[in-house]
Amino acid sequence: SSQEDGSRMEKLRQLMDHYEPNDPESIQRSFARHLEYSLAITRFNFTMQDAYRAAGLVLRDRLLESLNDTNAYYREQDVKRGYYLSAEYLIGRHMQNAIANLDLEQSFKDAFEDLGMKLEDLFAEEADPALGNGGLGRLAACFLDSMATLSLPCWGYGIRYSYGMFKQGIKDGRQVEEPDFWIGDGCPFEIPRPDVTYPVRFYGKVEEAYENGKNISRWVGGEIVQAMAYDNPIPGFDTYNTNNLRLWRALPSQEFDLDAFSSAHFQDAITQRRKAEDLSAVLYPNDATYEGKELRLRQQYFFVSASLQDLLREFIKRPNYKWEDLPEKVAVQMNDTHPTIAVAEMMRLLVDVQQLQWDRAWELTRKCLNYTNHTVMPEALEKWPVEMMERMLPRHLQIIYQINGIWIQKLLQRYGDGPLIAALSIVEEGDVKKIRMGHLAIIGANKINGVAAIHTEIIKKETFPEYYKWCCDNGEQNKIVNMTNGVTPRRWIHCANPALSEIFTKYLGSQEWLTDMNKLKDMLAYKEDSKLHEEWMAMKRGCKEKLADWLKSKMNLEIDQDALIDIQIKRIHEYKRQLMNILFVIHRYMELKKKSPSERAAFQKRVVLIGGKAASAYVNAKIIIKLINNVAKVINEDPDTKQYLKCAFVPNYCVSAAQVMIPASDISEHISTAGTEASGTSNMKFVMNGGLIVGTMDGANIEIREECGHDTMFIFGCQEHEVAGISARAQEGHYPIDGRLQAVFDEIRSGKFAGQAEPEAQGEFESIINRLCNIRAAGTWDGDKQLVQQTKSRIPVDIFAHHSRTLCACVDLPAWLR
Ligand code: KOT
Repeated sequence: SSQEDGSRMEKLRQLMDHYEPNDPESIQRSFARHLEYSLAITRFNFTMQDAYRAAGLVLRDRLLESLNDTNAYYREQDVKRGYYLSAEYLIGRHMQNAIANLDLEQSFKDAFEDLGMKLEDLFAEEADPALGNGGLGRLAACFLDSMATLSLPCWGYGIRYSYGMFKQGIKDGRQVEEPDFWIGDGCPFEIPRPDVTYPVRFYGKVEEAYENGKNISRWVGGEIVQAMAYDNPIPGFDTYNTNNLRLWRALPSQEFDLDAFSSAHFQDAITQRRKAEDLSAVLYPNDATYEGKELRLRQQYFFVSASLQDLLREFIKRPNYKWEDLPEKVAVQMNDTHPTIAVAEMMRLLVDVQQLQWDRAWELTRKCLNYTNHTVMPEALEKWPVEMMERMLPRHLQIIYQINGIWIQKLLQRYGDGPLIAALSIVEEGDVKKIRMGHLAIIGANKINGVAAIHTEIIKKETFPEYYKWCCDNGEQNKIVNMTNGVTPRRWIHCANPALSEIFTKYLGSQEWLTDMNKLKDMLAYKEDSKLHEEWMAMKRGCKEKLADWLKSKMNLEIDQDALIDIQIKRIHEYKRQLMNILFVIHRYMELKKKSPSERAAFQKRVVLIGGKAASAYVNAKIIIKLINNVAKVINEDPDTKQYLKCAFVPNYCVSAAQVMIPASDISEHISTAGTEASGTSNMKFVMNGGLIVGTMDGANIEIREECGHDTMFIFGCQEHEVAGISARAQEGHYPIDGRLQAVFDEIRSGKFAGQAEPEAQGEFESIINRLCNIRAAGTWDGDKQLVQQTKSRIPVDIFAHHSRTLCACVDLPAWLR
């Protein structure tokens, strides 16, 4: 009877209405239970990997409790929800962060030390989930931590790539890419949800019909892929709130399989199955460059469609939902243009599926969606060929055309016909017609934001000037806003540098600074406190020791801990100018070499560490890696200088490497050509750890300088407004090569770092310095194709002038840094 059912349910509810206790002994019991029953391990024989997995399951139990309670609370309160749509999440390891955020640090430490295990050894067993390329993906991960900590009801949506960012190996000084199957035997922090799946259609055609007095469009045929949810709980710090990162995995659709099996197309069914799974197989390893691959557009639509279906289903579940309320209840943030097909998909779901009128749907869509721009590099702007979109997403192309038609109509009314219309159209005309995703995003979004003050100004004046004009002409100046990036101090101070965290907490009297960074200003009261200075130096020393051990174990490099630690870690990119850094290292080496032994002893010892991955097809970036490795080899083996200058390329830079390197830095390099780095985020992490920035007037460096004081940074190089002029003058030959830079070029040309032993590398090195000098390359090392590609590159032709100016400024660093 239903009464009996009811009382059984009640019993079950009571059984489940219980929380796992968090004292050390209970943690130990929970750990033993998971080892024995969840992992089927015997008590006599388990590895550290088993221990890590069991400890992960202990945490997962607790994460599930707070995730479920948080979700129930959000539903009960009928709150407005935020959804972050991102193709990338560079989350890094979970375990240490989860322990800190769940307030389990002491219990875990006591529990595991009592069992003879060090927590750091457990943490080291975790694969570093790298479902992102660099800054953009890491920003998404920091935001998740911060939103949970602020108790904001916000979820992240993305793709559960089977293979994340490749692992970078170095062989003969060159990058080799190895697959990163991070899932391995399964990640204890994720929760598969086989019951949460959505169909996602590709290809097929649109049928028009007339039903109930209305014209209807129906997208039919093609292929259907299933999106299955994997939830990743994101606990907040100092709050019970736990949010969710929902990642979609592609699986073949049941419907398709049945069809195929009942026919004779077994082989086709297998191929389709593979094709479906390919969708979420691998992250595209390009940072700030667009590679117009069909599979990439499929990935984008796949996760956008599943996410919007999911969030609309949640909206519809609200008691007495009204479509009018959608913008009051749902805000969607698009992380760059990667998810901007959301504009068309939202329209399709509202108009075709929910049967709303076009105008109503458009108003709701525009109020719900927001777009963050992360780069002004033209090679990153996504433009999908109309032909591809028509085949893959025929209904979306129709919708985009309709959006564009109405938009152009409005523009014509305002400005009449003219070049402005072509500039503002979503469709780019030309030999290959294309859909400009950036334009679709700004037209479909409520707010558009840049990621640092200078970057937002550049977006207005250079990236979307016509659109900004339209906004101003329509009284909507605030459509484009600035939202300078940020980073989480929980991971980047508290977890990465526990000694510094302890200092702050001790001097400030509480951990409040971990949720309110303004509190750190109170440290100024101790500015001259010698006790603090002593503790601070001990903290740095400890971080350097950890770094030294890590470098020794990872790459057998020995460093002098009295040396100045100078770090540049970020994706390898010409605009980020790792090349300039290594040219400076060569210069310093040559200066040292010239000196007598006693003069050398007066030099500040320095260790220069450079790390970062190059996109697999990025030829010049890969040459730069090879050059750094070759230079390092010469310098580190030179008995005259190796005491005073060491240089190394640190392989496989990733979140966990950053957590060791950043706290140990004395200075770090953020030296992009002014106007090219949208924000940068590692600059913030270095500064938070008491490092000093060597940098250009670019991205968030400028705001950090205002915040911390001009005297806390070593700024050099030209400003953004000077770049165009320098570029023009350089082309007219107004910049003679500085003698010091010329000497560095000569040293490279002489074959010192490659020469006859490595003729190929020698050719490559010469080719990149020729490029700096605007020598059009008489070189033949890689055929004409390569040269054509090089001259087309966006790197300003003035780069030589630029480099020589900035290099000189580097050379002119204050004496104490030498
Ligand atoms: C663009 C296309 C594909 C993959 C990544 C990008 C990308 C990455 N665009 N911008 N970024 C970086 O985003 C960071 C977070 O806002 C910025 O700090 C950084 O300057 C950008 O280069």
